[in-house]
Amino acid sequence: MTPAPPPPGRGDGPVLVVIPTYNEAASLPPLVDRLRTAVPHADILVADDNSPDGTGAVADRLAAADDAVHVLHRPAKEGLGAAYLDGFRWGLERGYPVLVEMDGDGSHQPEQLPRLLTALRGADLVIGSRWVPGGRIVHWPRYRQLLSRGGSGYSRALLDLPVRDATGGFRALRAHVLAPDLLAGVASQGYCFQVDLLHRAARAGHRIVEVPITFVERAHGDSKMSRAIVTEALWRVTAWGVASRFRSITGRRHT
Ligand SMILES: Nc1nc2c(ncn2[C@@H]2O[C@H](COP(=O)(O)OP(=O)(O)OP(=O)(O)O)[C@@H](O)[C@H]2O)c(=O)[nH]1
Ligand SMILES: [Mg+2]
Repeated sequence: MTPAPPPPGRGDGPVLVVIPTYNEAASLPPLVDRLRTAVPHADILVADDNSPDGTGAVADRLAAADDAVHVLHRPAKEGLGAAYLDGFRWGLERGYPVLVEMDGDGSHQPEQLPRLLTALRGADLVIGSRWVPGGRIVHWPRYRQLLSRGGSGYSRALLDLPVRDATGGFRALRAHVLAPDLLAGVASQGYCFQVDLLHRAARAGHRIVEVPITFVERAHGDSKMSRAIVTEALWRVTAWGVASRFRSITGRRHT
């Protein structure tokens, strides 16, 4: 039997956890605290879209007290996707070999990040998954579970994605996945960003694995999920699915 790999530590190289925030003033401090305890060698970048509740100032205070915490102030709300793209660019410019995506509302458990980082030793992209055996959701209403499962299933079927949780936003990835051409292609603003990135990473041939996580409904603040966000995901995924079917048909004709 091969021995289990040692727990992740500094030997894995610098890690940057990017946390996009919009009105997460109450959730952010305890989250950063837990993250610093769970993965002390990871740096944190809060990408805030000028939140009206003062999350940016809260993040500044956390950064002033801790050199590992950084803040990217963005002028206005542009959606999760744009905040992540800016955050990734910030990390790539500074040479972080590993980047992590994590919600700022406490739904993703910092204590489970070591598991994702360990799995990344044998992969390019690791998805913290709610929909593999061992994955759990705590305190989410049934309609949200259905929406998440439905969105994942639809994306998986249409785009032949190799995962069960295509929309999950707790991820660890190697910097080389974020190649300039891949980043330039990502256009999604809302949660569709997660499917967009995954779809492009799968097409580029990167190794993608899922590890089970426990997803916990936010304790503070409000969800930013909206009809516009769901609509964007539906039309984009459908358009990509049709385009990839078309490519495979025309590709076959030419061979
Ligand atoms: N910077 C930035 N962050 C955002 C934006 N929209 C959402 N976020 C953040 O993205 C993360 C996920 O958003 P949530 O509202 O929790 O969305 P969700 O997890 O799908 O929905 P719930 O769990 O039901 O609240 C949170 O940290 C949000 O604050 C945005 O436009 N800009
Ligand atoms: Mg959330």
